[in-house]
Amino acid sequence: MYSKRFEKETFKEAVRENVRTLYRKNIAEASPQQIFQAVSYAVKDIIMDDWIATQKAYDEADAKAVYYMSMEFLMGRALGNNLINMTAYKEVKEALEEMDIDLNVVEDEEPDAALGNGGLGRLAACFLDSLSTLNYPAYGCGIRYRYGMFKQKIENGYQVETPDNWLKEGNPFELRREEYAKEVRFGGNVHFDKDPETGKDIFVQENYESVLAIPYDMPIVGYGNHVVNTLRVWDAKAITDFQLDAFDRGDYHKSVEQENLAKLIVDVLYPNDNHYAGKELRLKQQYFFISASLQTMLEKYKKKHSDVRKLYEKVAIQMNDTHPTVAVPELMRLLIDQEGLTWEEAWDVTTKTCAYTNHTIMSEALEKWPIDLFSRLLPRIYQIVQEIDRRFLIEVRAKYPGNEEKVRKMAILYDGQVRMAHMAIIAGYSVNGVAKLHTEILKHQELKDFYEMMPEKFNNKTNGITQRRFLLHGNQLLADWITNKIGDGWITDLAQIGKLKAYVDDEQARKEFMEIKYRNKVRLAAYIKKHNGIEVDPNSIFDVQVKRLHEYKRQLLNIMHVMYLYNQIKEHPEVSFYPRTFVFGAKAAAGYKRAKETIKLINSVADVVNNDRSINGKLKVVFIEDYRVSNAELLFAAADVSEQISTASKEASGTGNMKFMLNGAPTLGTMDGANVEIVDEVGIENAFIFGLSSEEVINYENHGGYNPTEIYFNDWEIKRVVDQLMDGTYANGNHEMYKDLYNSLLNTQCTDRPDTYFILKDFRSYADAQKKVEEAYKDKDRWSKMAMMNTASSGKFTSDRTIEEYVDDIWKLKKVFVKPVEE
Ligand code: 26V
Repeated sequence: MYSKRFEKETFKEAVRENVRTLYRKNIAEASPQQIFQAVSYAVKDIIMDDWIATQKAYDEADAKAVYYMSMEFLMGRALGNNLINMTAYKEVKEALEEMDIDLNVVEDEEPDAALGNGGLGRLAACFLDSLSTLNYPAYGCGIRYRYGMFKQKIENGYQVETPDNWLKEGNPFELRREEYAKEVRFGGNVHFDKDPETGKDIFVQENYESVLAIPYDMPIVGYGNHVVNTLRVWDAKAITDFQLDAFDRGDYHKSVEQENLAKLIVDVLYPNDNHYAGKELRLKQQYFFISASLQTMLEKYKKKHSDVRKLYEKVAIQMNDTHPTVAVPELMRLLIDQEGLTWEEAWDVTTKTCAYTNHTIMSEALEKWPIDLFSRLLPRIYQIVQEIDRRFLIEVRAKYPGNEEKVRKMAILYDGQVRMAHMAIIAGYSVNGVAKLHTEILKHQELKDFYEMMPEKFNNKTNGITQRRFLLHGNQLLADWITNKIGDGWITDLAQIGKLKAYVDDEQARKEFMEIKYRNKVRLAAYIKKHNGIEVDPNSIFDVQVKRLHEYKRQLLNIMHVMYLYNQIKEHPEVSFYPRTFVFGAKAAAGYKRAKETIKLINSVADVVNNDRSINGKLKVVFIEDYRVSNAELLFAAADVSEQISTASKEASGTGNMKFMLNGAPTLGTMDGANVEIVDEVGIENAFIFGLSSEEVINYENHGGYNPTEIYFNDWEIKRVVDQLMDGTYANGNHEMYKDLYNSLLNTQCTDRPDTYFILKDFRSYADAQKKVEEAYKDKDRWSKMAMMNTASSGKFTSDRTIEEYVDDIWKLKKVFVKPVEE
């Protein structure tokens, strides 16, 4: 047993005691939320011993640690996951049952920690799980947003955003650590001086505004190994007792004002996925958490080591996209201004410490801060950026004499902007993409000039996901079945799931496998009935597309294909059609018009199709409101088909694709991102691949795009679907409702190319692939083999593998083992 404190009677007593001391109630009187709090505190209490022991073990080993810097950690719920990782889920479930408490109901009381948008944030969360499970010292560093990802409501088919007040009831899995607060300075001006004692040049920042950063720690429990790492997220508070002059000291209003200003920094997660907006507050957020995290890191290092010039021996800093790139000049500042290193010494340390991961090639996501904003907010940091740029350009000119084009293309400071990606690449000792194809595109297209100049920095780290959350917790029926067949080694060594291949030809095993899928579909159907009021048939094909809403992900292609199927069924009711349920889940950035119109379209098609009695329920369309980590777990478990239909070259990796695969859903997708590697693993016969290749897309793009009107006029079925966007079929006769979508496909007057994302170009090939899905599904034997082969071939896509690669090639960490505390 993980801890004696999970013994049923002991644990029950702890819960009773918590209900009593927290609420002065007994179990029968407590609300579900109060039970959740009481159970969580009991669990946290058990975590605490391991947490302390882990930090002590790290200290004694003086082990190198990675600092994973990220603006986003999409953690989801903690309670169930912590119990899973402490191998105590079943015991606790039974203990609670004896008290007439259903653990599932308790889990549903926990709000998701939605401190992230989508793929990039969830990847950070999976990485933390793997780091702990694999015994690596690690710190996640981020922001404790007061409001996480907005909650999505669907009203009259439209997305409505409401604030995510996730901390309203308090968060039992966090620890406020006021005593480790750090000061962060913004604005003011810098002047150059001589240190009166040493005579050295020093830089003095004056008239600045400071904010106090207060850390909150969240435990990251490893699987069964007693390792507990820390996710440190920063809250902001005003510094009211200095900076205010004597006159202001007693000024209540001013201090409240300052407090509010400070709070604003951590108020809300920017909900734009893949779209840079250049907001000052966002840059403030970035510098705020980076400065506080780096100060803490340095302080910790100096407790044990006197020579900061060897920092890189004990610390690696991974920058999750360009968002944390101010870490580069901030580390330089701390090393030079605070630690007294020379520029050359500081540069040596920084470039051996910082590494950068790129997550997108979408140009609109590139962070380019206006120089006037950047230099006003971070004057000293800006000086350092200038100097990094100046020195780098000397190297560029030395390597490419007379080639000023290179200088323009590669400079950090250009055209009035600070190009963060360039700084990350120039200062980082490693630059990685997140899937093979993506890394190749980076090397040979987007970052070609940098690859040419510094090829040794570039490497690939194909993403992964944690099987602990997305199979062991999310799909307990399948997890138990797999363990029964091949043992439980897969939980920490997913390669072992390959042993299931031996069962693919075993009819009984396949039957059981599909029965589990069916039960998970029944579970999802109940969720849909409860939340959407729609009846769906668990015997129909569950075709699922869940991910952020973005044009390049092409939810529009999917829903237009549904419209096309509906037309066919109406026209030819006699033709056999295997019943289908199309499930969507997606949040759109609040200001992203076409994305929001697509959500409305999906809901309108759902209304029409679901209520058309004449089609006998052959087609159902469901939009899952407020798609998030917790309901994602249900969706992956229940899916028959995984929709991964991005325009080839645009999806850096995708990670949802891996979660579907793990749960036995074949991919219907393009050769994009990690789909390519999924096909490598599972075999092309166990996937449904369609559409343009990335080379073809890139080739069209280099030649000004393609002409969609040709397709429109030559394929009447496609034309009919496109016209239905404008003829009021799905808009109660309104002809304007989907005008933007229509124009995005055909209109040459638009600012961008018509059909930028090749929807019409890929439509036929997508419809053909969908037809093949139907054929395959009708053949029960064939389908069950495919489904099982997907699960059995998913071994590569564990984030444990990804983390081992980061450790070997980039971070160079050593494992530290933790002895459980004697009881
Ligand atoms: C970018 C930006 C740009 C500036 C404004 C706010 C903001 C917020 C989030 C992002 C992140 C976009 C990048 C992203 O999420 N990429 C996804 O990363 C996944 C993990 O590597 C990968 O699987 C997805 O393919 C990729 O789209």
